[in-house]
Order: sequence, then C-alpha cells, then structure tokens
Amino acid sequence: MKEIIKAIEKAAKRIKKAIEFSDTGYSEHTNKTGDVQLKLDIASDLIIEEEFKKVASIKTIISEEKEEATLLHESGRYIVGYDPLDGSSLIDVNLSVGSIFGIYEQGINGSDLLGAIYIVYGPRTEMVVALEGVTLYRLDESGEFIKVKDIKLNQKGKINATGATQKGWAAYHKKLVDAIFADGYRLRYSGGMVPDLHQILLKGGGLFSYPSTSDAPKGKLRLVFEVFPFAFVFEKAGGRAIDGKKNLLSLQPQHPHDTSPCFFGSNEEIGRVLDEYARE
Ligand code: P6P
Repeated sequence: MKEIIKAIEKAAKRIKKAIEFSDTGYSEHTNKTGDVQLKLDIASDLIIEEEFKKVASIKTIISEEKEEATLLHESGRYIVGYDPLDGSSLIDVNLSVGSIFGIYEQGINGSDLLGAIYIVYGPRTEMVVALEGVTLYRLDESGEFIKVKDIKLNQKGKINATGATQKGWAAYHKKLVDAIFADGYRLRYSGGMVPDLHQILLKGGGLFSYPSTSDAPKGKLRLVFEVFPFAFVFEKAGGRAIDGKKNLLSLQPQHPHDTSPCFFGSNEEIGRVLDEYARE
C-alpha cells in the first residue's frame, strides 16, 4: 500500500504543475458518463497511469476517464479505482479541484475497499489518506508531503453542502435541507466534491448531500471512483455515509460507472437524513 501512496504523491506533483500551466481547453472526446473531457482530464489520467505502471502490486486500474479497466500487472494484488481530476471544469474559474483514489482487493464492491486517498489542488496541495485512521498531509516547499494531523469528525457540525439542481429535489429532500438551514447551518458548496467534502472534514463536520433528483434518479456521483472512497474516509473519521437509507459501503455496483445518491457527514446530520428518508 505504501508504494501506491508514493505513486499518488508523484502523480499529484505532476498534476499540480499541469493544472497551473497547461491548456484548460476541451478535447474532442467524451467519457463513459458523457462528460466532454478537458485536455487536463486526459493528461491527468495519463500521468496517474504512468506512475501506477511502476507499482507491481497494482493488478488493475479503473479510471473514470476510461470505459474499461486496464490490466497493469497480472501478479498484482490491488485494484485501484480513481477519478483523476474531479471537478476539472472549475479550473477555468480558479477554484479547487481534486484526485480521488479507492484501493480495492478482489472486486469493486464497497466492502472490497481497503483504503482511500484524495488530493486537493487548492491554495495548498494536500493529501488525505484513510487506512485505519484518517491523516492529513500537506506538500511543503521542499516538495515533500508532510503529516499535518489526524482527522476526526465531531458528532455534529455547522456546514450544509447541498448538491444537485434544486428544482429536481424531492419535496422531502427540500424539507430536510430547509430544516437544517433553519437550525443555523451555513451553506458551503463550490460544485467540487473534493474541496466541499474536505472542508466538512477539516471543519469538524456537517452534511454533504447529492440526492436522487427527477432528472437523475440514481444521483450523479460515481460509486467506484468518488462515492466509495469518500464513504470510507468519512466512516474512518467517525462519521457516516449513506444513500438515504443504506450504508454506501454496503452497495455492489453492476458496472464500474454506476452512480448513487449519497450523503456524507457527522452522525447527527446523517441521523436526520435517515429519519426524513425513512418516512418516504
Ligand atoms: P452539480 C463535479 O462535476 C462533480 O462531479 C463533483 O465534483 C461535484 O460534487 C458535482 O459534480 C457537482 O454537481 O450538479 O451540483 O453541479
């Protein structure tokens, strides 16, 4: 596992440079989910694949930017599912973006996840590693990722990150969101999953929701590359991650690009989601 983390650190430093100085224009390609790919999406994916090819313990990689899995080392042990540059369309307006990695063994069900890592490319470049616990690292001026602290969520937070187009929300979801704001929670939502969840983790808690909507009944966020890794992080940090009724890590995707409604947060806020959704 250590060699995978080192490979991710190397890729992160290369992607950081690409973000700062490369062309942010669109390519002529679309990914499996139908998103038009930025040249940076493709460049970041290539960087990660290059670094993972040097790691013998990685058997297979599954990228959000590719339709099918890629076999790297027949005798490898791990499957790595990743989103090379999540929220890349925010680079044009100079907002933070990220890379997300799930390290699986045997399969790509939530229960197959052994570890999760994400990188935030923001005013500072940071990495969060979730294995037994959750630890924050920051890229220092010498080019090394240095440990900053361990991350633990409080029982209750103050942030409410409300995703998806509101006109597509179910009435019960809107009732839940309005009640949370009525209790004084603050809206913090950039449209980038990585910085939005990173903020909740570092500020001690709250709720991030990307629900089922009338136009996207199965949600938007991808299980293998985005949802499972962050569900793992939130659970290891002492919070919870559900689809409205079930733990996200209990889900079994039929296809690597499957999506799910998702809620990540502190225990109290997730309890409010369960109560409200149980009535539906
Ligand atoms: P919406 C970015 O495109 C992304 O995949 C996630 O990073 C983010 O949480 C979500 O989509 C934002 O979607 O519909 O709220 O703009």
